[in-house]
Amino acid sequence: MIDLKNTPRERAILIALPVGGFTKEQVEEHLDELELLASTAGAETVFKILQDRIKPDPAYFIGKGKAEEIAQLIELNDIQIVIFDNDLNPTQVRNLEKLFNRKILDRSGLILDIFALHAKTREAKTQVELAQLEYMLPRLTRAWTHLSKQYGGIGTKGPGETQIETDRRLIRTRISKLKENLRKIESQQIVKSSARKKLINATLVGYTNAGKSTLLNLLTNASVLAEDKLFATLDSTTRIFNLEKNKQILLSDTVGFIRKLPAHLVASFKSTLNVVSDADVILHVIDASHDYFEDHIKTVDDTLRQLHCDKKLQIKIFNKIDALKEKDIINYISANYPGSYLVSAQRGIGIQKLKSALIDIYEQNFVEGELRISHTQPKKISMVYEIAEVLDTRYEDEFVLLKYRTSKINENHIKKLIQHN
Ligand SMILES: Nc1nc2c(ncn2[C@@H]2O[C@H](COP(=O)(O)OP(=O)(O)OP(=O)(O)O)[C@@H](O)[C@H]2O)c(=O)[nH]1
Ligand SMILES: [Mg+2]
Repeated sequence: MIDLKNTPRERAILIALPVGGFTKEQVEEHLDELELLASTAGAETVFKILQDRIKPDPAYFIGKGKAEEIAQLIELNDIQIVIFDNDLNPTQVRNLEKLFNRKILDRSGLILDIFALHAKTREAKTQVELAQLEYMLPRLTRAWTHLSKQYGGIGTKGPGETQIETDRRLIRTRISKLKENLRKIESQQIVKSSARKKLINATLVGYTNAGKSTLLNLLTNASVLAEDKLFATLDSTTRIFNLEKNKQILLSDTVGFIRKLPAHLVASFKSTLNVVSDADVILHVIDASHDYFEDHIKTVDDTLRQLHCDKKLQIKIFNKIDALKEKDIINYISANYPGSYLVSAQRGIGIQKLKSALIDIYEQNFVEGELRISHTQPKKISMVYEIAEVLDTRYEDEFVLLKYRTSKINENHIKKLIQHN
């Protein structure tokens, strides 16, 4: 782990091109977000450059003339790293690296570095390392050094292509090993996931820094780290949420989303993101005080689509209403997002209404029932225990009488089970 406090902050230049139909204002906001990402990763932004060019240059991305200008800026200002908001192809990276003689990173690479820095559990560490290596493989060049701290100098060692080939082979072997490890971790988690089936699962999702962990902490007295930095949470945490007496659901916190979350990350975070797939209801937390909250909503919805979770029941929770710059935003949200909730997780505002909505969902989805199963069928009895909460058991001569509570979907499973009695 890199100790940020004792490492001098690397001085960075950030660069963006307005490709992809974005306005100048939007790209400026992307650069601001990139600055926040860079700072989270331990770099100090010295310049932000928005190059006015719609089409990237195939060889130098920003164009050779502009690149030469920046090379001078780098020399004069003691810059150590150049970070692009856009994704570059390996040729562009190679050419720019040669010209700048500095490390080049793009947004995906930067996000991966932050994930690596914040990963705590074995699972998160394995997932991040896998994503990093898959990202790195096509980009391996002689000047590649930013991952060297973790990989003992892979990509930094050798002159010549032979070394690169060796590194590639090493990386491929490591990737297979990590995939194998993840499969093992996932199989242990099937148990956790079956335990989750008994109760209604609500999962907090949202753009990074929206306030998901703060809301989880408020509702469940959990003590998940919540701070003003991007990707504070990488692991999912699940807690029991007492809606009211005898009404409990499970509430899970999960990793934040961001524009251009690298596809490798989404793929390798599959088991962490299972809490989203398992959700009966998605609580989409939005930072309403952010100028571009609607872009954030779109990014989150796109990511949910990628996870095949866009058809799930979703409640939008507009958070941080205590910090709104203009109060008109409340009217705007109420008019444009009917059925959403306005809250402040930090100040505890609007929470009761949200709870009532969840109680409604609970009541619509939860059923209680009774059933008789013969003693001679212990497998069926244990099945019921697996997918329902058993409230009471009574033993009769040949049967066990089970009083249960479960979701509607699980009740269907139970009914099918009994039909074959
Ligand atoms: N003003 C205000 N700040 C809030 C509110 N809720 C959360 N915050 C702050 O927003 C920052 C981010 O909160 P987190 O709960 O860590 O956000 P998160 O969505 O879990 O973020 P990641 O885990 O990084 O994706 C923290 O500094 C919180 O104190 C709120 O209602 N009002
Ligand atoms: Mg969090």
